[in-house]
Amino acid sequence: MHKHKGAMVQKKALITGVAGQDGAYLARFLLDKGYEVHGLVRWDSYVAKRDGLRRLNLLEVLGPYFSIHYGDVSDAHNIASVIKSTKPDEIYNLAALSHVQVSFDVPASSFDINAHGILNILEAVRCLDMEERVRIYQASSSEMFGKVPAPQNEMSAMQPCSPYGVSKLAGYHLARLYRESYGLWVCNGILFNHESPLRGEDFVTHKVTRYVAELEHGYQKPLSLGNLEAIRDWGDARDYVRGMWMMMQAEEPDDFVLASGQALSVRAFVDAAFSSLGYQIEWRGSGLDELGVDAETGNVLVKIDEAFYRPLELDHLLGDASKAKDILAWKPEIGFEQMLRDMIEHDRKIISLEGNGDG
Ligand code: G4F
Repeated sequence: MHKHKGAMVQKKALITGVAGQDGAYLARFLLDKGYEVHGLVRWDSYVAKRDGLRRLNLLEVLGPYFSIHYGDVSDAHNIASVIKSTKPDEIYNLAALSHVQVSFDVPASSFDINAHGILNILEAVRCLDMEERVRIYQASSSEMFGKVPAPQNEMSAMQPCSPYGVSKLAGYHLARLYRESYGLWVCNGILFNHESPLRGEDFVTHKVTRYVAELEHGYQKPLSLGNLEAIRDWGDARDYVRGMWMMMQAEEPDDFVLASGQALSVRAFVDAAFSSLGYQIEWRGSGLDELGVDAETGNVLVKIDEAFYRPLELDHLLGDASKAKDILAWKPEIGFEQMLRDMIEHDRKIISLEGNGDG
């Protein structure tokens, strides 16, 4: 049960993309700090209340200090009118088309949401003469680094290798440009991969943990995956939303990397997830013919499907978050093992609820 500080409300926040993993955790975090929170959700999430607002329900966000506004950051009129009516002190722009592979299929939509979205927010704040009172957080991404060698930090070059990465890089530069040219208080959080029980199931970590949790109910068909060699720096979303808020409380607006500082390949993640429930994978074959086999039973647990390969892959992300540690005193508190445990535990609960017809 969460308690709000009620009469002590001092700040108002607007979170775009509030129905996503980070949006839901951030809303919960800010409510616990005594904020009044306004959340922007797209119409499809709003009407499909049961699924679309699932995360907000799980975290008990829906309540007297939280209001939903439906709209879209890519609609300049809509976002300006929401900013005008809610008069936020802090805007967290988390709305995104966030799936890298999907961005290859719908590059223009990625650009509309990820680049035009922040432009619309910046212009709205400027045209409404709200520069003096509003702080803006832009959700930038480690995907912007693309092919540059690891480890990456705020000084690294950026050579994105997906439409998603390019659109996020445009958003990053727009935020920086409005800060430098118009004096808007805007910071970029350059976040490396961050996972949690609320991660979408089409991202590789949750796809794997869900499959592993389902295995307890009997073996079905193998899990299909793409490139197992990519290396990612996987942190926990709950630590990262705290970091977003810390950036917004800093004296000066600036850009910060948030990362765990430890990287694993997708293959190593798969091994760790299976072994946490006692399965040992033996990898046999290579390339598209490679199989992950249960060492004990011989059942094929993992196979490779070309459909999950991307036209261009980002090979190695490893973040250096020294700047956030030095200036904001931010450091991650949830380690990889705990994150993995929490994800699998959550999936087990959801599967058993679904089995009871409550899912
Ligand atoms: O889980 P992913 O889809 O995350 P990705 O592409 O790294 O992007 C995530 O992190 C970014 C930060 O760096 C965010 F900006 C972005 O919004 C998102 O949150 O894929 C991770 C890796 C990739 O190399 C992918 O090729 O896993 C590989 N992979 C292998 N098989 C797969 C699969 N990815 C997915 N989604 N599904 C697979 O079956």
